[in-house]
Amino acid sequence: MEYENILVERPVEGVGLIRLNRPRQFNALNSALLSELSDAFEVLDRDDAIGCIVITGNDKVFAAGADIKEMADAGAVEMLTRDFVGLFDRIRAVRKPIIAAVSGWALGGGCELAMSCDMIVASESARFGQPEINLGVIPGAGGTQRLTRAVGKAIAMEMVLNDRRLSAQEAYDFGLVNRVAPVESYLDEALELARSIASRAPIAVRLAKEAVNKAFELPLGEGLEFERRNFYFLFATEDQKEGMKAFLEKRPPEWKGR
Ligand code: DAK
Repeated sequence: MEYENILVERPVEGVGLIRLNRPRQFNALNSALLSELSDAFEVLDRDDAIGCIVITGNDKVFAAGADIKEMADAGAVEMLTRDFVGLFDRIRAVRKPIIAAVSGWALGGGCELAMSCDMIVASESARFGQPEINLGVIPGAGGTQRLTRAVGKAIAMEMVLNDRRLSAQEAYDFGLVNRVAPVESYLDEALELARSIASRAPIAVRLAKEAVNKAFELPLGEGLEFERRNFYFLFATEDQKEGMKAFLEKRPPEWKGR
């Protein structure tokens, strides 16, 4: 896959790695980058050899948000008709788990991009913020919703209304990120987490991701019902038979994804 604003690699078995690659613009998310990103997610999601996707920037910046130059003169209708937010909908539709490996700045749309992934591994230098208020706007791709669900109302209010930025440790303490690692090893940690997830029963992983995400969208009763139906469904898979047989035979399971 050849792109201009991102790099796509397969560094570890079962894992697709997307690197945002506009370093001089601090990985600002312009239309071209977003369209490439969307394409890469789709390709990796369709690839049976990929079990987990990692998205990262570089050590200094994950992404500094939407490209302000591209947006500055736009009118409301133009903003509405541009497909910026479409990417976030498409990420939401990705069936494979996605891990954001974040180092340095994750601001505005960059923070929203990280939060639209399923897990975040942060480096000690990661900084999370929603500074749109400084530009006379508010977050538009989940920054008031996903952030509030992750860190709670009090911290989200400060971040969105007053540009409070979170250090990696704060983001960990408030439940926004899964783990914090040194700058030298955060990407390896994210890749190892991805490799481990990719080595598990694929259909169960897919349904597990869907079920956890439903906890944010459904009332408890409906969420429990969704979970239970998928639990029963998994007994129709070969992997369930193999997983339980392997346990009883005291050997590692061999997953087929069927
Ligand atoms: N856009 C464009 N260029 C950016 C950029 C951005 N978001 N962030 C940084 N850059 C560029 C700078 O212009 C500069 O370029 P040159 O001047 O060298 O050509 C280069 O990257 C380095 O930036 P600085 O010189 O400022 O570097 P510093 O180390 O001093 O500061 C910084 C780094 C990341 C703290 C700073 O650059 C900064 O504050 N950047 C802006 C962060 C920000 O405000 N982000 C929020 C953007 S608004 C939508 C939904 C959501 C959105 C849009 C639409 N729809 C529903 C349609 C999202 C909106 C946003 O994300």
